[in-house]
Amino acid sequence: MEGIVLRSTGSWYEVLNPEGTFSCTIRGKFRLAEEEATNPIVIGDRVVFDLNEDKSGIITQRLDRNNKLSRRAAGRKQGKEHIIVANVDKAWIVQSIRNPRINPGFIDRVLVMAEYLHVGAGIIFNKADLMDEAAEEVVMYFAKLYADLGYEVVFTSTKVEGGTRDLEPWLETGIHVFIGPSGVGKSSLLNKLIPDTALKTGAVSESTQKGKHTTTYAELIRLPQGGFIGDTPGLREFGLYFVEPEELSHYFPEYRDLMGECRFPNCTHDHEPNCRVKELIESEELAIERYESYLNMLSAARSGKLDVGR
Ligand SMILES: Nc1nc2c(ncn2[C@@H]2O[C@H](COP(=O)(O)OP(=O)(O)O)[C@@H](O)[C@H]2O)c(=O)[nH]1
Ligand SMILES: [Mg+2]
Ligand SMILES: [Zn+2]
Repeated sequence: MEGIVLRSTGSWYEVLNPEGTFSCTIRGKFRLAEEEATNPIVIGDRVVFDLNEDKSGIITQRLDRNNKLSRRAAGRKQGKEHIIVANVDKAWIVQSIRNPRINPGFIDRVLVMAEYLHVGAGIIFNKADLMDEAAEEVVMYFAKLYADLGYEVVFTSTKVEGGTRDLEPWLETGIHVFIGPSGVGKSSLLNKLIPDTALKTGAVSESTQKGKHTTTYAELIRLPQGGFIGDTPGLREFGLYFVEPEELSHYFPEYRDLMGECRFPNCTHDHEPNCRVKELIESEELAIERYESYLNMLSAARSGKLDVGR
């Protein structure tokens, strides 16, 4: 049988398929395809399993992943890759239009990560109920900027009836994650989208055998709309591998589109002469805010400090 992993405790995996949910273990000889990772099977993985007489299962195979979000493992396995969720269809960058205000540097970093990982991306501007004249000009500027680049942009409010209406159609299929700084309303959005019971049966925390640490396990929660949301504690610390300075502009779609129009094929669009990107920045056909984010990331990449997920 084939199914999707909804929850993992490290030894048991909850696998969903059209016939139900099955508690599975991994076959002892299960070969790790990626030995660098601390965890062979993660939420979002599609797996093949055999059914035991007692209706528990044994996972025998993991199907190829489209992508994965990872962070660096801590503790005993320090430095190794710890995969948080696989097969993500859309990473939603959550921002609030006020308190805290929009942070384009944050948005651009996560967008670069999403481009790098081949994960779809969208932006949620939450707290739409706080929109006023002072905020409107800036907020609408960024909404148009990102929508023109091809990213989904939706406005939400968790404080008004029907405040997630524009987001909901996007949640009918696929695996979604919310990424955003603290205070923008991620938990409020989850609470609004997911009925009480689903959240209560979710949010599992379990002590390790030694009883010293408390670990909260990641899981996929089924949304009433039909898709899944990854409720993943570690997502803010994503970041693992390095992007080369010459490679960075490949993850800015508007710069990628200009590839070959600069004088030098490996142009980094900062100091080089006859740079098409810089020309379009100067003529204001490309956004200065994105370029500032680009230069910040470029300088981090040059000092070996740009860390985006893989
Ligand atoms: N005005 C307004 N406040 C919101 C909205 N969503 C969340 N908040 C408030 O913002 C604060 C942070 O929300 P929370 O969900 O904890 O954010 P998180 O840190 O991203 O999980 C709380 O005081 C919420 O009540 C919204 O749509 N409008
Ligand atoms: Mg929260
Ligand atoms: Zn250039």
